[in-house]
Amino acid sequence: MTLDVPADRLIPLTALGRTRGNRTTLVRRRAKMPPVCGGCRVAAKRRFQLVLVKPSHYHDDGYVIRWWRALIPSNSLAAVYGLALDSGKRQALGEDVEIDIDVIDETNTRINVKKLLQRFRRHGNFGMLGLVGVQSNQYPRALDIARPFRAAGVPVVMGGFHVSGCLAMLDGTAIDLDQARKMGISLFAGEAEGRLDDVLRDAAAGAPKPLYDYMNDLPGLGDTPIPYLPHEFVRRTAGTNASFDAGRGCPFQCSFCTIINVQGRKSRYRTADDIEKIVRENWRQKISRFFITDDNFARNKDWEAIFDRMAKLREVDKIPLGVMIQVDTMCHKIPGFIEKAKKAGVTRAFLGLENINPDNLAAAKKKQNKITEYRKMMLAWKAEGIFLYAGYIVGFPGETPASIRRDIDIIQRELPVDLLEFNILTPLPGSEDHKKMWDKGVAMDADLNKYDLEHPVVDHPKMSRAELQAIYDEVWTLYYTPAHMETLLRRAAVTGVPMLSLAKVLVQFATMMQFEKVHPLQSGLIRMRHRSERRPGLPAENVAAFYLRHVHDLILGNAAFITTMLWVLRTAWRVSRDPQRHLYKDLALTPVIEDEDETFDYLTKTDGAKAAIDHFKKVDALTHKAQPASVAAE
Ligand code: B12
Ligand code: SF4
Repeated sequence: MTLDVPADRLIPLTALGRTRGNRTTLVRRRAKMPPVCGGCRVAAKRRFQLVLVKPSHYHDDGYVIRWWRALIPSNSLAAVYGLALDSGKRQALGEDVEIDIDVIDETNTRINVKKLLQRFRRHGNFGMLGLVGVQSNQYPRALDIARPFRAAGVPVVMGGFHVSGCLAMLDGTAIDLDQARKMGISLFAGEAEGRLDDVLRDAAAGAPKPLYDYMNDLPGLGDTPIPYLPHEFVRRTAGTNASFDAGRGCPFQCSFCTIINVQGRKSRYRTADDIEKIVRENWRQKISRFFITDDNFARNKDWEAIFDRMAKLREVDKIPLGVMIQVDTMCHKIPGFIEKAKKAGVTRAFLGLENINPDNLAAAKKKQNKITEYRKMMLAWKAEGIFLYAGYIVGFPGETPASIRRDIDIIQRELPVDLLEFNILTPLPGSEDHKKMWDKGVAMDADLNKYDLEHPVVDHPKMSRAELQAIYDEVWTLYYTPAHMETLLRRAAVTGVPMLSLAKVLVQFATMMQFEKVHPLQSGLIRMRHRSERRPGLPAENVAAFYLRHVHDLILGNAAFITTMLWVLRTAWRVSRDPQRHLYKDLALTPVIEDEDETFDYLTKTDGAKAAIDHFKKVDALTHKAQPASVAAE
């Protein structure tokens, strides 16, 4: 018979739970108890098995994309795990039930289906499989993961952008959601803050609802349970970074964006107190590097209070914060934003640059991106020694392979951005672009696995899909040439960007698409494959062929990675020892000059840029030069 311990006698091993392997058990350890008489014996507690899985997706080789160490942690997983821990602590399933939580990020951990099924069986299927943060490209894999669990009668609930995006923009059957319904998977649309208890209770009763739809009721985020993952999981990412979303929602209206239709356009945010709690909880486990996942932290209404609090944690509490944020290209116009970012410990900023041709930006309703501001904004970040990634989209309707090559060359010469991350313009389910195409019946690829921004899924007016794929593959090699990588390192040396930090990411970005055919954001260190993880429908390879190919790919991929790494490190070392390094100059680092619009290619080579400059000059003339002398003098 199990002897149970009253809740007030239990000792938590960490403030949030105890972790062994993938598994966290809430306050399970027994306090030292005096001998117990028979009358004190109470009934055994039931243990609800909650398994949270963030699915990966299938590579073109048919196997799940999985790494020994993934590059970036899953914030969706951290968010749902934080909520689940809180439900457990509050005993949301009743005083007689404890919740055991397993967390599996499939990008760095193999799902041992057999073992998990045995565990569910041992507990009489008293539990739930949660498929977390499922994106459209992960939806087919998520269904494949769910299949054996549903066959065994385990309740399965799926949430994330595919479900939410489809329900926000399309009719309830799109796209392929009926497949999940047929399998008896419950769909969760919207956000789980304040709602997870209900789902867990239904699952515990063995009757989760087919649909939880909270799309019209987005929760406030202040004082909600914090996103959190124990060190045990965070260390499975290269660099041991944690993540959190300080806010959700963006005011802009880019037509390719799913975020505004799922998380809304109003800024909802965590408080500075919440952020302090996140930092402190992570610092207790010696994690001080964070990725703040807000799509646009510059539009988080509480950005200043949050930055100030982080600066205090650095300066007063000596927590060595290293932070990455995502911002828009007009963030430098917010007084104090970049300076405070620096004080808060921001070392990397990700920009939604997307393109340098205003015609393309206008076509995507990304009107907030003013190319006339690009250099000013980038130089402002550089002045603080913060390095810049930028997202760059190829495949806008007006583009051709030649125009894309020309634009990459212009960026290399004229814009002081460090890393570019390329994506194909993709109608992601949940975006306005997708909805318009869906309504018009435009032919889109039916395989959701391809909606990863690396594969063309619709026809392009000027390029065949094969041509678009070819130029997409090519842009990575065009940008990450040895000559340009050396230029980036020289720019880093003269602007005070930490060389090693840049070098590490540079290697990843320069190699992953070329050698592993995986976007750096889905990448990691050392690709893992398992024969059983081949996409259903593709032939299973024989054992010898599988291992031969796997080892061959592993050797080639890692040899290329190591060679590039050594080259980058050697170059970084040479550059950092160069006595002339502080004298380095190039066009991109030149301070913004008066007649830039006549001399720089990025402002003169496209009709869109010329029109933008004309417009800018007209507005400038109307607002400044045409003012009466008395006003101008004020
Ligand atoms: C951080 C981030 C990443 C990180 C981490 C991944 C992650 N999901 O945490 C990295 C850099 C790895 C990444 C990579 C990619 N990403 Co990303 N990413 C984001 C971003 C900016 C934030 C994710 C996040 O933390 N959101 C906050 C969480 C809390 O929201 P959530 O995931 O929706 O979860 C809530 C609800 O959905 C619900 N919920 C979710 N799951 C479950 C499960 C259960 C059981 C329940 C009850 C509830 C529930 O409750 C949660 C809490 O409220 C989003 C945009 C966004 N604003 O969300 C894009 C986004 C998710 N990414 C996207 C894409 C396309 C990618 C890539 C394919 C890009 C690429 N070319 O490589 C890769 C895929 C690789 C991968 N392994 O995920 C798209 C997906 C669109 C779609 N329809 O599929 C998004 C929406 C951005 C966009 N461009 O539109 N990404
Ligand atoms: S700025 Fe980013 S998050 Fe905002 S609407 Fe545009 S793509 Fe979406």
